Order: sequence, then structure tokens, then C-alpha cells
Amino acid sequence: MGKNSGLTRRSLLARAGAGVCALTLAGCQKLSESAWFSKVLGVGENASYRTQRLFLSRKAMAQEFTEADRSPAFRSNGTSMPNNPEYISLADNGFTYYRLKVGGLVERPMSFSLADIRVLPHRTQTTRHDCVEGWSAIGKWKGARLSALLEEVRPKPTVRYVVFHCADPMEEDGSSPYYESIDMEDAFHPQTILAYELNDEPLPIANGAPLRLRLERQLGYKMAKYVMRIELVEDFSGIAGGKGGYWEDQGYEWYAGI
Ligand SMILES: Nc1nc2c(c(=O)[nH]1)N[C@H]1C(S)=C(S)[C@@H](COP(=O)(O)O)O[C@H]1N2
Ligand SMILES: [Mo]
Repeated sequence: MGKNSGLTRRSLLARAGAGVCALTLAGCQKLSESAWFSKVLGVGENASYRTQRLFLSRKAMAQEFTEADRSPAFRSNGTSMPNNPEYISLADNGFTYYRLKVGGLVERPMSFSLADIRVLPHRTQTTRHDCVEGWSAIGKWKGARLSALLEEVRPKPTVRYVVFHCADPMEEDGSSPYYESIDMEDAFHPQTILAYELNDEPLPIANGAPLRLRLERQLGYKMAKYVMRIELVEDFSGIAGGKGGYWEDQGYEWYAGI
């Protein structure tokens, strides 16, 4: 998508936010964590309160679907082919020479081939992807658990965020690569995976080959495609526009909960 679609996207985001309760949810969460909230509710927590708590918890699982629920086609959005010579050459060689670099605040910086990624503990999940532009699609994803990969590199105690650096430049001149970030709570969520398969096939380039993030409790723009490098940081204010992601730098919410 072009830069000038930003305004439209932003107004759509506002609408989607109202619909999916993205902002309200963040608000509710703070509310539920405050001491007075439980006092107001009293000791006799009723069933609906417990359901709410479950719903509001960051640890809750996103809904999973059956294979029959899958969308006939999983559309591509944003970049569908990175305009990056290095990426194109990797793709031309079937990603044989692709290496995912993982560094930053870690005890053991590492580089993973796709074969290395495939032997990590994995997870398969059929989930619904919601984009702020107003479309959804259900797909079956298989990928390495991000938690397993992070355990390999041993994050230092000061780490707060995981940053995903992508292959696709967002400007015509090859600058402004797409990037995203999540916190450690989301990084260790069981449904947070680095997907290498979509609907039982190798991940297509249009959907982020060879590796893309799946973060099922947040909106589509958080799910970085074409992940080349993962950086563990304490603070992302020094990266690009400083807001933790390409679209966040244009004004989107950093926490895009659904
Ligand atoms: N690297 C990269 N990741 C990206 C994007 C992108 O343009 N580049 N678009 C985001 C948006 S807005 C959405 S909705 C999803 C789209 O994923 P899909 O192409 O598999 O449908 O990827 C997200 N991740
Ligand atoms: Mo999106």
C-alpha cells in the first residue's frame, strides 16, 4: 500500500477500534488490574466477572477454528513482494541461504537457517486474521514457537521488547523497512509463532515467506512478514520513528488488541 493511503487507514483504524474494542480493551485491562476495581465488585465474584477476567487476560487464547472454517483464499495485504535485491536473491534460491539473525540483549546471539527453525518446538493453529482495513480471513498456520527460539538465545534480564526487522522497504527508494515490536508477555504466549506454513503449504511470498509472525490476539499489522532479524531490546525509542513499528510511527496504536 502507498504512503498516501495513511489517512484512510487511520480513519478506518478508528472505526475498527470502536468495533473491536481495541482501545476500550486496553482501558478495561488497566481498570481490572487496579485495586479498587475488585473492591467495587466485592468478594462474591460472580460468573460474569470471572468470564470478563478470562476475556481480559493477556494470557487468554485467541479463538481457534476448524479446517472447514478456513477462507477459500488467504489474501495478501501490504507488501506482496519485497522490493529488496537481497530478498529477491534469497527467494530465487528457495530461501536456502536465508538466515534469521537473533541478537540484541541476549547471552547468545544466533543465526538460524530454515532447517534450524523447523526443528524447534512448533504449533499449528487455525485462526482469524483481522486487518484494520476492514477484512478478515481464517487460515491454518504452522510455525516455531517464538518462546522456544528465545530460550535458545537466552534473553538478558533487562529485555522488555522483541523487535522484528523485515525485508520490505516501505519507500520507493528502498528505505524505511517494515518493522514491528511486541512485549515479552506476548512473545511467550503459546500462540505466538514464527510461521513457515499456511494451509499446509510452505508460506507463500505474498504472505511473508520464509517466516512471518503470528500474534493471534492483535490486529494484522502487528504480524510482521519477511522477518530477517529479531532484536531484543529494553526500549525501542531509538529505532526508526521510535514508536515500535512502521504503522505505529504513522500514528497507529502500539498495542492493537482484539
Ligand atoms: N513486512 C510486512 N509485514 C506486514 C505488512 C507489510 O506490508 N510488510 N502488512 C501488515 C498488514 S497491515 C497485514 S493486514 C498483514 C497482512 O498479511 P497477509 O499479507 O498474509 O494477508 O501483514 C502485516 N505485516
Ligand atoms: Mo492490515
